[in-house]
Amino acid sequence: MREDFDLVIRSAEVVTATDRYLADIGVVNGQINAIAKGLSGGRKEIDAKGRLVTPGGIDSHCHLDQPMSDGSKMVDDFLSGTRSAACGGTTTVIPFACQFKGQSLQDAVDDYHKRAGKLASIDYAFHLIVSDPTPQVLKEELPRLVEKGYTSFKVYMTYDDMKLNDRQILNLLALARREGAMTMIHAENADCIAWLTDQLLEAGMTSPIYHAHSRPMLIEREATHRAIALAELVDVPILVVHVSGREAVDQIRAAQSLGLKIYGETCPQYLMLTADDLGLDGFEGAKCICSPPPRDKANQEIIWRALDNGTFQVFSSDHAPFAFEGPTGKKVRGEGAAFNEVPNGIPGLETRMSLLMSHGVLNGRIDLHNFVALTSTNAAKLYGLFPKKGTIAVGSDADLVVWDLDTPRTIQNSALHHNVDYTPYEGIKVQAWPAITLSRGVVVWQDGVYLGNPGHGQFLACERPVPAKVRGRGHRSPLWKE
Ligand code: DUC
Ligand code: ZN
Ligand code: ZN
Repeated sequence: MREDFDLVIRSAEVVTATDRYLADIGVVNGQINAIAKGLSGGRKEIDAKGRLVTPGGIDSHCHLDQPMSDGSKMVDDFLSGTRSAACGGTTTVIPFACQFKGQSLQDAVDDYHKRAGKLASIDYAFHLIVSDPTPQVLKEELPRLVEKGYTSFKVYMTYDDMKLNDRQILNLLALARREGAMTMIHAENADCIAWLTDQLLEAGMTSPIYHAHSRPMLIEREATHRAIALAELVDVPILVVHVSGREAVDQIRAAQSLGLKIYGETCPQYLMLTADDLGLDGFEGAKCICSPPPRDKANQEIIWRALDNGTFQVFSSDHAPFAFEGPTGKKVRGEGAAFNEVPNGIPGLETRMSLLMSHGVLNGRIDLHNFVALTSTNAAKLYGLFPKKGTIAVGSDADLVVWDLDTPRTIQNSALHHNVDYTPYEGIKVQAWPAITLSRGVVVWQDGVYLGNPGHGQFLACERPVPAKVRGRGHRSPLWKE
């Protein structure tokens, strides 16, 4: 038999963001080389008859081995983080190289490469968290870094050690516009949170549930509105990350209907959890402390609808791996510490794809093509990785998921592959899980066994995602006449 391919995936039901058809997929040197019925042989063959095959997931918002300033420590590095991602059907991660105030961004990037290089078993790119946009950073470092493939920035409107004021954000947005970069914005009003936190602590309201009371939806709405206004002023696209409920959704939708290029991201916690989960007995609620906080059932429905109707382009995990037990996780200030001393964030890299396929597609809430767009294709486009990543096409990397939709499972932390000692999704039932995950044609997960190799993952330099001459319908200023 002829062996024209390194690998042939036979009789796949190929699903992309736009198409669905039966074909064989031939892989050579980690790339898709042919898609057709009846391909000749491969040195290796996978029978995908009766199975959906989708592009591997891109988790474009996750935190791995990110140095923290409060004594806490993320327990997933690039070894366990990419392992966990692969076992859940994700083949590309985009975590954050985070600049501390006073630090050069290039140093943060160099440090982050050292953390990732030998450990990653799937491909990765970096977003840059800009916490100190000095003239030197804006004029020299960032343009140089964009040139080298770091083409997206995250801006915080809250967190004392990272937040930028409006003027700083404007400077960064103007730079993003000039350089063709994408800006992700964490939209919560820092002063409102600080004021509410003081009131709650003074009243003795310190347990985890008060985290949710310190960050009500209106402070997310206000910051989202302001972020959109700043982007409109500069006339540049932004992506509002981890949107939690109706009030921010309304702001994004209104801006989109005006023709502004405002993109939105949401995460599994806003579909599967509510603020009541922060009110669990004792300190248990700390397991679900994340920002913005989960809301209520009615808001979960609004998030589902916004996934379905195109308000959101991206579905990410915001994986932030703090252990529950031990001295450097959720209890870094001791068990029973006030809510504002608990590290923010929850794990979710491995469960993201399965939760959306099971509770979104199989429950009839979202369309299968939309699932692919939300978990993979749109992130590839918005962050400059398309068409290498994010689709099934000749020339694209063979990053693929062969799905098992027939085996009911209950999510249990003991079956996951991250280093976190809990999952907030414990006990939730799912019907879908990847049977096989392939990273550039290499099987990294099959039938419940992790087969990845540290070091297989490659750094991805991203293209500039925002065309040089973007013209939204934003504020017209003589400044923008070029
Ligand atoms: N919120 C963030 O902004 N980042 C990490 C985790 C979280 O909850
Ligand atoms: Zn954030
Ligand atoms: Zn985050």
